[in-house]
Amino acid sequence: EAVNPQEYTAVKMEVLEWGPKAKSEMLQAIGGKKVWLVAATLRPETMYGQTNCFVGPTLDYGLYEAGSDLFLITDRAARNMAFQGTFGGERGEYKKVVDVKGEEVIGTKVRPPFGLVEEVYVLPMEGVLATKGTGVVTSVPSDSPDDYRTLMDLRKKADMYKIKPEWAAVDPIPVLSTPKYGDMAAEVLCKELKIQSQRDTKLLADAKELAYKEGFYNGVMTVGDFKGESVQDAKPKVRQQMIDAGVAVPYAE
Ligand code: A2H
Repeated sequence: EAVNPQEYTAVKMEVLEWGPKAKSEMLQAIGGKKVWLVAATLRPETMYGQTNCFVGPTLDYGLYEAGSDLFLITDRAARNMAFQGTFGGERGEYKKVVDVKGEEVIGTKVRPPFGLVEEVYVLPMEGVLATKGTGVVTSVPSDSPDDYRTLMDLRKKADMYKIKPEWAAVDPIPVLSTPKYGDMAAEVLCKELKIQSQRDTKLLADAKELAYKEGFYNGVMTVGDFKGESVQDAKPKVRQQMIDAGVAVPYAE
């Protein structure tokens, strides 16, 4: 565990349409409010390439009051956000309106902020940790080996994972280019390291490290307002644009 706090960007994905497993208790508790799935990322500059969203199907989430909206996150994240002033109320105070299990939101359609594809679906990921971020992970399979491998697993065995193939239909979208791995670092590394499944955690950790270093130090943006700029320069600029647009909030832990 790091000694210094990690500065995440919590990106807000608006719910456009609930999936088939959404419970009526939840829908009633929401009333007419706007709901956001909120995902913690360390790579805000890759958000153009979101193809889906991941939750842990067995994890516990809730809908928490965030001003006049609701955030779908873990209790742990809600507590941290309350102390960081994210919800706008008294520091440290927060209110859950209803409990939600991860599996209940699979198949929900959301809008990925700054995404080149404007509507994506929520899918299950086995390795989502309840102890990190918000428990919601936005998926960028061009640059995250975990996201790439999980998306490919889901496509291969849609029945087993109880998902509709069309929920996993968006292909990886290139957003940045690197000298070593081109513009699909995650795919190249998963193939080079012969990563067979999302459960190959050791190899995935190696791939993640390699992709992260090459992308951050040698990557150049190929899309968006900072196209042609280095990833290092673009990262804080995209982050600020997202915050200014009301589709992201700073999040530390
Ligand atoms: B990153 P660190 Cl393109 N469980 O965002 C598992 N993984 C989680 C998580 C959780 N509860 N919460 C966040 N994450 C993921 C984008 C991305 C990320 C790219 C490339 C690498 C990458 C798109 N997914 O992460 O342990 C999120 O995925 C590797 C640095 O705090 C988050 O950033 O370093 C990253 O793990 C944070 O992991």
